[in-house]
Amino acid sequence: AVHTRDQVELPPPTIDNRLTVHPLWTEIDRISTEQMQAAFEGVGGEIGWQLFAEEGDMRMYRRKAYGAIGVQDSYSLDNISPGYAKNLKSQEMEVDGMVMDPLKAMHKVRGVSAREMCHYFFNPRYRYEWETTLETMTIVEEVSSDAMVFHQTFKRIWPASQRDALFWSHVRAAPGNTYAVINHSTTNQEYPPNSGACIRLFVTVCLACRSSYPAGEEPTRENITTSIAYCSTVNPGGWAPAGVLRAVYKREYPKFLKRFTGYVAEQCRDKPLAI
Ligand code: 6CM
Repeated sequence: AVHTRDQVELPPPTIDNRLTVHPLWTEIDRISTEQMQAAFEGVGGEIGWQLFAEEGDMRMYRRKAYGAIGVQDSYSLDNISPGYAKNLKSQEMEVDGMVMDPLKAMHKVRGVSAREMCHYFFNPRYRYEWETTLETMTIVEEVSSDAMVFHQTFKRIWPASQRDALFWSHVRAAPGNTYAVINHSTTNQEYPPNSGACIRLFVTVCLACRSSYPAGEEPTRENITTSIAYCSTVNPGGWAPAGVLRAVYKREYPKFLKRFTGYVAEQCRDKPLAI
């Protein structure tokens, strides 16, 4: 009985009708489908992705440019000679001089389901408990049980200006014990960009999760494993020092994924498994 509130708010197994009649629906459906497909495409050993962090079952990759010239880690390329810098620049994902490295992380977590993972990522009630870069979060619109619009401000990182973001967030099920949350920047007249102290950043994030358990067995906390693919592309929206940004990402993404998955495992420990 204690957990009833949580159970009813779990991500729905089918798309909420209220979402399909909302003006954002076409965009949400298209981007979510694309993002989920891309999330489950492999990265290990494949061209184009470079491993930059590894710990236990967690692996993090950033998009690697083609035609590498023997540089292992462009997060530490700030002190290289100008001649090299010119060559190296073309290898990094920059748009108008701004770092836009797409990131992809893979992880495995035992004892929680894909649906539970996505519940804690999507539901704003828990966000301050695991999201360490967050300063404020406002619910701009509750579209449906599976879609919301958020405004968030992030902690300022010296020497850059503070950032904010306005994005829709959608949670959905897919065949094969799969759930995903997709976040993507949007606009709203009541939240105009670059109007206060913050520079608006643009984000596309997908947390895709797939559970598995031994064939012929019922899923339990003891036998379930959930594979996670987390993809993120952040456009900082205005100038920020590339070296600082890459250093922040390198530090913050592993911290986020470890903290978030640990948090969900801890929250679920004494609750009945929700598949
Ligand atoms: O995906 C994550 N969190 C979600 C819920 O908050 C949501 C957030 C997306 C925004 C990600 C942007 C983070 C950038 C924060 C630093 C901004 C400083 C810019 C200037 C620095 C020079 O999808 C987890 C996000 C984990 C981020 C490390």
